Amino acid sequence: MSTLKEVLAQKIAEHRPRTTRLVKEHGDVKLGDVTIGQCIGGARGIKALVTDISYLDPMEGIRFRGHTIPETMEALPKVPGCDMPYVEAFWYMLLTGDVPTMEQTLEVVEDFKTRSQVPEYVYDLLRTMPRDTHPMTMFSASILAMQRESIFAANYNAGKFNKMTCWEDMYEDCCNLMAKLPLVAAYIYRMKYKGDTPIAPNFDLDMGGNFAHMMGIDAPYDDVARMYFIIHSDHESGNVSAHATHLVASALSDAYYSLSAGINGLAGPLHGLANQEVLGWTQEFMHKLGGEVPTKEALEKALWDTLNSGQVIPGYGHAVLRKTDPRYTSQREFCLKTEGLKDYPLFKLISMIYEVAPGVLLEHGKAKNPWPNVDAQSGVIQWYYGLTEYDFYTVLFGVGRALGVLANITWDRALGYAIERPKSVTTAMLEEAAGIK
Ligand code: NMX
Ligand code: MLT
Repeated sequence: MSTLKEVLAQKIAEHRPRTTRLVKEHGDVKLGDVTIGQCIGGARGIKALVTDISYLDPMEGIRFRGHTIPETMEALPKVPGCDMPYVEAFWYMLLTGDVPTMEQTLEVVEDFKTRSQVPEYVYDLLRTMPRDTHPMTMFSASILAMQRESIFAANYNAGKFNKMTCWEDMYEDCCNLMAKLPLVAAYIYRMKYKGDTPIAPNFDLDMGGNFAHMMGIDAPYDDVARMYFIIHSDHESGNVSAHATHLVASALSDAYYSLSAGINGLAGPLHGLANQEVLGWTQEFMHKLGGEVPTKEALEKALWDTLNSGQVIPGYGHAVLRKTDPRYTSQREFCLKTEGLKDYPLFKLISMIYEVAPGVLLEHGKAKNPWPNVDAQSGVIQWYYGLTEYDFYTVLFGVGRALGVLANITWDRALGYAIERPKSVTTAMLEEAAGIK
């Protein structure tokens, strides 16, 4: 049986001529024009990135290597006795585009075990940080601190850079990082919120199982972790965390520098941090009502109060999607089929927000998409399983997001994508183009 790296090498060799041909023979073909609105408005809709790892259709939502979320969950090998697939199988699929067999999956599981030892200085660093430091800061700092482990950087510095083979060092760094991230995240959680009681890993378990074990949360949290990591992994390349990771990597910065940058972007309230904000907003609202599920009228008023105070409704809207996020739907379906969760007051409230908020946002008339995104539903599941420290939720998102962005930067190196350097213009140039000067 070929290893993941051997299969990937084959895929890369097959893919390279496609990229070379497009650049050499069709480099002048136009993909669109750029408007002033796009230039000032966050480059929305401008086609300027390439990835084959995922694609986001505004109405359908994400496909990973051509598979919708339900298709992904169905196709990948499952952990025995569990409903969710191995995260390691998903990593294989993101990198190669192939659904691995159980044997190929277990090869990755074993490989990750050999890479998972977190350097002691990472724990030392975390321990020196004030305990009220945001967990995303701790997570990003840990990733950055491990940069000294980079094989890519070491070989580059030793003068061994080779454009054709450097993806292999990137691959090694990305696998090493991916194997360690769940351990770092769980350590931060137990250190910060659980009275400094880290739980040693159990390497008989797969990534999701081991993460649940190190968090100290019983089954079915292992399946929740697997689902969570998979659905948060990738959302094509233009979102802040993916783009930041890709941008930094384009300077030939290694995976540690690049991922840390992406995680910093994920920590923004308009991006990943929205999932902590949803729970904060919802809990505060329930608290005001003495812990009761509100009436629809009270909820509608609270939503308007939020909007009228100039805040956004967290978990609603999207830069690209124009329909309910399938990541929201898959988590909602998980809640609906899970005994206890489906009648859980917080889930009922989240469901009521789903009924009321789109109408309010439509009437408000600003958001282009009034439907919920992934963050509107994630927190309730975490809360139900005892993970009530909601400022940790974005770290969970970050472990998942690493799968997608690290697979992407491995391919970036393999295909020799250029250093990113879009052109900027001045306001006066825009006024001139608009004919108002
Ligand atoms: N509540 C209130 N106003 C909103 C919302 C919302 N949920 N979503 C968009 N708007 C406003 C937005 O602030 C903007 O106002 P203005 O013209 O005054 O600047 C206007 O509607 C147009 O924005 P859009 O073009 O619809 O959205 P954009 O692409 O700029 O931003 C988000 C997308 C996701 C940043 C935005 O919808 C938002 O702030 N949502 C709430 C935060 C959130 O849920 N973020 C999570 C994103 C998903 N993730 O996983 O990272
Ligand atoms: C994401 O998962 O990155 C978010 O939904 C934001 C986006 O895609 O723009």
